Amino acid sequence: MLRYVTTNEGKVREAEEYLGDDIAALDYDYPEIQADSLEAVAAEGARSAFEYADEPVIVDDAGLYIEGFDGFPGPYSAYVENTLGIERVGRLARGEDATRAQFRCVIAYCDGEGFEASPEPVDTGDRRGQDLSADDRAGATTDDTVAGSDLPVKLFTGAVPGTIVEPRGEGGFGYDPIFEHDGTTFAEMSAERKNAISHRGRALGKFAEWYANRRVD
Ligand code: ITT
Repeated sequence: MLRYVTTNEGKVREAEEYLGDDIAALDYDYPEIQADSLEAVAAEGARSAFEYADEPVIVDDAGLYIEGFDGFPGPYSAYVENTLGIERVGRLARGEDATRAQFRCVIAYCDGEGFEASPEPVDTGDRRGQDLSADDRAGATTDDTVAGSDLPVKLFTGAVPGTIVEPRGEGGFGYDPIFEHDGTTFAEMSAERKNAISHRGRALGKFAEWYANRRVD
């Protein structure tokens, strides 16, 4: 059984639209490394989750990238949501006239095996040390997660452009109320409509197509 490793129920609802009964949520709080890229965070999370679950896993790391803030909060989106909150992030962005933004999502798949060549990249841990923040690089030799296994991990990415607006809508989760795409915030959309255009929907679509041909004995 494929496990979607997340503590976020909103993500699980969106993944079920793509993968239906092929997927079950696994509520395992994998250690999230501090790194400058979603790819590095997701890949390390997938390795750690596979070693924990001993079943094929996907981990998804996502973030809001505000263009006028050089991509902030990006990989730090969860921390910023929990500290500043989305309304203040929205006010800051609008106050600075920095409203162009992107949501990005990286899905990392690990089943302990290698991968045939395909357009989607494989992370083998060699980027470790390049993407890590200075603090993590300094701690890398003593941190088991950072210095952990080099299991191959397949990566699938998706992105969607939008505009930061005053919060609207009751649906979705996280930054959805302040992220508008084509005149509608993600929180105003049904789950189906969000999936059809969202960063996660795009990454899940690529993953689901590739996974349909993946056989693990
Ligand atoms: P897991 O790590 O357990 O999967 P999480 O909520 O911490 O759950 P992320 O680290 O990927 O997930 O999320 C980073 C931040 O981005 C966090 O504040 C989320 O609320 C937000 N986020 C992720 N996907 C989003 C989406 O589709 N819409 C709105 N906000 C989103």
